[in-house]
Amino acid sequence: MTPQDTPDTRPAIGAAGLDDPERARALLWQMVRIRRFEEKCAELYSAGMIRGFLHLYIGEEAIAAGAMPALRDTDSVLATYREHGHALARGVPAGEIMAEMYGKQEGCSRGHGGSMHLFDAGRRFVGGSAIVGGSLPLAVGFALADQLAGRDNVTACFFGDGAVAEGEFHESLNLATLWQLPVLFLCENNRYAMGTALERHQSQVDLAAKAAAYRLPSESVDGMDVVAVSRATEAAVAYVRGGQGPMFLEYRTYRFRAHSMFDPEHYRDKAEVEQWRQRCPVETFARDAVACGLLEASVRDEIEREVAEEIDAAVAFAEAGTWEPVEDLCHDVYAREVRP
Ligand SMILES: Cc1ncc(C[n+]2csc(CCOP(=O)(O)OP(=O)(O)O)c2C)c(N)n1
Repeated sequence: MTPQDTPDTRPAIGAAGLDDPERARALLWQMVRIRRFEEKCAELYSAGMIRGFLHLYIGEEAIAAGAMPALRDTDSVLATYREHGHALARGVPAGEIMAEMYGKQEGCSRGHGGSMHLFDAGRRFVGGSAIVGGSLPLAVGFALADQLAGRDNVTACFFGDGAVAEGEFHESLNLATLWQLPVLFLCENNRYAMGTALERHQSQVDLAAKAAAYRLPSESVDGMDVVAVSRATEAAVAYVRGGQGPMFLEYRTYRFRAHSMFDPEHYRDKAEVEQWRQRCPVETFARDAVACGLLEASVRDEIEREVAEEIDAAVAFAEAGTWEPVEDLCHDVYAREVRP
């Protein structure tokens, strides 16, 4: 075992690093919201209401919740197929995401995309993607478009450690640095690409060091600590928006659940998962925030109630939605309008 595989056992700096109760509440709310939304999705999937593939983000919530507030509405966000949390944190309504899971027309991708292809152009959430590494060259394209148009937007691209093994990773980082593009490469290293551990697919497991070979600033952050994520991402966004070129952040995290709903998890020990669960970003942050007097203990119950109502409403919205008429099935395969 390399140190890379060993869970970080430091106490989360978490809430102790914050002094704003409203911000603490917002971070906790967002993490609880993502967690409960996905638990509901797992339940609905098992009940046959959601079909296709379903990849849960449970355990990694601190990243989407901590990183997203650092971005402006005009920035572009791309992610992978494990993107429900990113979409929620970006402001895509929970009802539209749930309707998309059901394959209903009211879904954010009109029911054409499902869990892996959430999309909301208005909120600049320009896609979850089923293709490992596929969002990286797209992000470079978005950033190039902003640079050519003279807009000071940032493109934030979230992807897993598995994407680092793809040629697209190298091509994207190379061009982004060469052209000094305003793109933020955000690697969510949960240590496994499906059933393959990082050290089984990477000769260099220090991903920040790997990225640094392309001459862009690269940093690793504790992805289980929402405050550390938030701080590091704010600094990275400021750097990229300042016009100094791209940056790479590695968030060290862990997924508590299987890769997808069809994964027997033979590749890792239950004890390892349990060890990481002790660092649950939701529970550690909630505990620390109360312990250091930043939040009242009752806030957690309030948040749980608010979130439960929102999720019930999202499910009701999805269930009341309409199926796509057969004659519309080929719509949106090609763009109707191509803008320069
Ligand atoms: C180009 C490509 N190759 C292979 C696959 C099959 N596949 C789906 S998920 C996955 C693992 C990706 O792991 P990672 O990027 O670490 O993301 P995580 O699932 O851990 O969030 C693979 C290999 C794919 N979807 N796309």
